[in-house]
Amino acid sequence: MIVLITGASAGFGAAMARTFVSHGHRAILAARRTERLDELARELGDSALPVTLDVTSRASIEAALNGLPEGWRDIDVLINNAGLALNTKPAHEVPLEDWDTMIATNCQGLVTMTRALLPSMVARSSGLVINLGSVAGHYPYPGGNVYGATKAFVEQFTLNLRADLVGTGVRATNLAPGLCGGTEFSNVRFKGDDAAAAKVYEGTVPLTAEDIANTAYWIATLPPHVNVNSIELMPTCQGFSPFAIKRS
Ligand code: NDP
Ligand code: 8X3
Repeated sequence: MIVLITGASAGFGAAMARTFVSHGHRAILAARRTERLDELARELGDSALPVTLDVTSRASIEAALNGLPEGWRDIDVLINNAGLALNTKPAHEVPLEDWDTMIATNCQGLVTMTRALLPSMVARSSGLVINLGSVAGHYPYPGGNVYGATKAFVEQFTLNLRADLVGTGVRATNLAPGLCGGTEFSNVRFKGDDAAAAKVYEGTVPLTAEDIANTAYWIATLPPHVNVNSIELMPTCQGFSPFAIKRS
């Protein structure tokens, strides 16, 4: 299999690349930080191809995909993993730029990547798109505002892809994790305040990037007649809150 993983320079994406390559598959490692991708490609050897791209730029995506070498173009699995949350401030305080960046990356970038690769999958009557959703797309929480909304978009887009792809042999899955540690997710969300990022996981046993990579690998290696539409994972220590009620 050839797997193209966006956001392969860190977190889930790097773990997924290691998992797929360790099982004998090839991985195209896509992200903005070239040095990180090169380092991972050195670790993984000839089965990995680093490709610098910014999913928020259609020109960057097209240039990267058009530049893929012969033998790397028939992508079997696209994992739209690149994404981010910015801020935990309430909606009326968060800078609009943060919302723009999340929408551009988590929604616009994901659909642009998908649209670029789908025709080739449909023409080959086989392929799989795994989109990284989140529990934030299923349940509201304070400060989740646009991040959660982008992940709800990801889930509905994935299900609508399924509607369009029935009969083509191409599969699509929304993979929605909950609290997951050991990635740069919270460092990015708290904009480099690593102490605040670390606090998110204090006293917990969160999911790991390897848990998510193993789940993606399981989805990708199911028989071709099986489509996981959507799957949600939480660490055992995570659950649900009661409704907030403001009493006078
Ligand atoms: P990380 O911050 O560790 O990794 C995010 C990756 O996305 C990086 O490789 C980054 O690479 C890449 N990326 C960000 N913006 C762009 C861009 N414009 N173009 C290309 N690549 C980009 O986060 P995680 O691994 O934790 O998260 C991965 C995905 O999983 C995200 O979509 C996130 O929303 C989702 N998720 C995470 C959870 C968690 O708790 N960690 C839980 C549920 C979902 P670079 O900066 O080099 O471009
Ligand atoms: C990441 C999980 O709970 O921080 O998508 O929104 S959460």
